[in-house]
Amino acid sequence: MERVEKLFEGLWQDYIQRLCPSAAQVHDLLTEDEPLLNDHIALRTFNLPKVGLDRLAAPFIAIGYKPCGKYHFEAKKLYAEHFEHPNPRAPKVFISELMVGQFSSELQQAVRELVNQVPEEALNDPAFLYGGRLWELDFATYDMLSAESEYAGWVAAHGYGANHFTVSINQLEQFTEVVEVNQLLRHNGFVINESGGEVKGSPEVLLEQSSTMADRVDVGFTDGVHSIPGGFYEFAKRYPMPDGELYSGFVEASADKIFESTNM
Ligand code: OOG
Ligand code: NI
Repeated sequence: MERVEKLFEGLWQDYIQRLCPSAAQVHDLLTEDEPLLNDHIALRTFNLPKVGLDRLAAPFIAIGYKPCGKYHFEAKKLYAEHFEHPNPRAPKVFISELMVGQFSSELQQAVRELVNQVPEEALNDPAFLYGGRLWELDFATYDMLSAESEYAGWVAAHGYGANHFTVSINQLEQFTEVVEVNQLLRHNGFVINESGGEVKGSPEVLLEQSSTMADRVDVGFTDGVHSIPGGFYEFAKRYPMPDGELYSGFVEASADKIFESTNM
């Protein structure tokens, strides 16, 4: 578990410092006597071999994670997998990749130019997972990519890091429902992602989720600093399966809307 904790500490520090500074406040609002348990985190990338889903998964596999589910998002042109660790306290990991070949040649060429800049050695250290961008980017390219795919723009601008952490509501004493957590957050000035409704999923699909809209964060481009959507915080409530174990997968229709937490 030590290696798991070390990796997640790196991901958490990068997430609260660079991608989602408001997460520290949400974390404090929800923390009770016991430390908060994270249901999962999520990472994003492009499906080019050098930096594809498998490259991001490798450091997790090396510390005991196993692939446990596959997901397709046709309209957004994304593919994702989730990974679980034998220790149930270790957060699940959701990794998605953009199907670059299904986009315009303009987008494809721009993304290939970014990925070509990645020094191969940089990917050998697991710390690349929270190292941010491994390429230079100008604001016009970011704009062009975002216009075609908000996801493409996000990955191009921020590079590698957890785009969200997810509080497990099951473990909280004060709250049992996702809507109760949403209410507390709204009361404290946070904006909830309402795409597909404030609660995604249902007891029938064994998973209910909600999320904040991403913080706006300053990002340095080659031609100046711009404020753009960064990371967000998610909340998940899982229901037991007939065998009594909590459902541990994800729900495509819900995930599709969670992605939109980083939309402009
Ligand atoms: C992942 C969105 C999906 C979930 O819990 O269904 C997700 C992302 O925004 O990168 O996190
Ligand atoms: Ni999530």
